[in-house]
Amino acid sequence: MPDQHQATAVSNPIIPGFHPDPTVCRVGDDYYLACSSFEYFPGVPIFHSRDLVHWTQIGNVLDRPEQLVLPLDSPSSAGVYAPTLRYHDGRFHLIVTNVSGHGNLLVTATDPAGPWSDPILLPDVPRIDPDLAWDEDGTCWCTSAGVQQVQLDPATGKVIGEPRRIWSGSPGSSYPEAPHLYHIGDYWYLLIAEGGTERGHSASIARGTSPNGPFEPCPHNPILTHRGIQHPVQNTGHADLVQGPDGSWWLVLLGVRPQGSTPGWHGLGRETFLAPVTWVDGWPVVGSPDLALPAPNWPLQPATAPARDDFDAEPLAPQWISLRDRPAELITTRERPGWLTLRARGASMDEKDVVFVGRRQQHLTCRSRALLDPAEGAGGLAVRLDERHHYEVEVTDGEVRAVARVGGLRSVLGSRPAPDGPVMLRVDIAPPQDLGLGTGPDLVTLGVEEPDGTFTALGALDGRYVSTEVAGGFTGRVIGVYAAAGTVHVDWFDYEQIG
Ligand code: 6LW
Repeated sequence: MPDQHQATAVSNPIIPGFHPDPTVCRVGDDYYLACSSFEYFPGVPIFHSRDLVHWTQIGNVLDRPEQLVLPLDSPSSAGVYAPTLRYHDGRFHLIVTNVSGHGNLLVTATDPAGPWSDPILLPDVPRIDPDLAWDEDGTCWCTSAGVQQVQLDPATGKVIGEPRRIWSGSPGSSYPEAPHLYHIGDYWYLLIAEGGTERGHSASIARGTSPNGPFEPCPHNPILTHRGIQHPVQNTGHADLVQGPDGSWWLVLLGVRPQGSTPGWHGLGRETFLAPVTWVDGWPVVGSPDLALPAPNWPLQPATAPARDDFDAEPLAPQWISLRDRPAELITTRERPGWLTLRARGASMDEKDVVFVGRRQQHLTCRSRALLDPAEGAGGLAVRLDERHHYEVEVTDGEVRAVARVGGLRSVLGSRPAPDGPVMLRVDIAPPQDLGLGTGPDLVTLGVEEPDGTFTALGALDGRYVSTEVAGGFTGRVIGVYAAAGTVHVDWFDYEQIG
């Protein structure tokens, strides 16, 4: 049984690390939340909670190649964009866009942990960020970026009629997207994101008496933004509304935590935050998604994750993601029981199709270690933002090397002879060094942990070059193991918060 206790504060983000575009739904006492996943496979991580604060990943919605087509040469930060998760008529429905494959698609399940159905393709649903809502007659309305709406038959994927623009968002704003439509009390509320997903991001709302509008904008839009505010949480927007166990209202939303000298860099991507909502004159008023929120008045159920994965189980635990696909002949724990075997395609971390298995960096300071047997190949432990921005400690040609790739530059930071047999690779991400000119977000140190526990650092680099402010894109850091040539075996992988 989880440990139930009453805390005085809860900490944001509620789902740290690259977990953007959160969508949430409540079924009885249970909450489920899903996020975007871009070039990673499996796609659309899905979480469960009983308290809206502590979340455990229970699977990935798109975990079969039939559901998730990501060509090996598809761009990073393309792939799977923002989903909407809803429960209707005894089934969970998840609607999402794969910009590298099927376009808009819908999958359903009775158990949100899976299996989810094969995709129903939605070629006539326009743009990205599709939402689903059902009216009292059972008619399903699909609203997407723009903001456009179409009637949808979710069983067949057929749309009825032409898409209609139902709102253009706030005057002077840009990118009206991420719509969610809700029937609350006397009104249909249309919540959208605006301003783009960077520093000007926000959420606005409008209401009407029909799901099709007309919609009257809220007089105090945007209802959520940290635009222009010196707040440790920035880029707040892309939100979804939900009720707490006591009937109170909350938003889940995306935000980032820039670190280092102003305006800062964020390496962990867009994370999922929680904010309280009250209602005034029939409009939601959103409290700030601060790093610490007053605890809600229901019992909290903290969840802990073990630091080590011994790779004893197949399939891999749901937090493990690879790039674009995961063929069993290249990524398996069956070849050497208790080890993860990675067979290279011949691509290095500089390529889109490198054989890489990683997990999201979820803490500002952390240590990752992996015991790697490179006897039959070359590979290592990497901090990846994309194929042009990554740092790694690699065993190759009889050496262990710390390597940094930043845009068009690639540099070996340091090396030492490789020991015989398995080698323990380690990456520490620690507070930044102040060089007198301000600081980057953090310091990434790459090296080898010796059998006696001492650490031999082979290179240390400012973490800003593996941040979204430098690399661009929609994702965040993923830390993992890879094979660049031949076959490498990984006995275990540790990830823990430090400092
Ligand atoms: C997503 C859009 C957005 O589709 O970023 O922040 C895009 N909002 O709604 C990619 O995550």
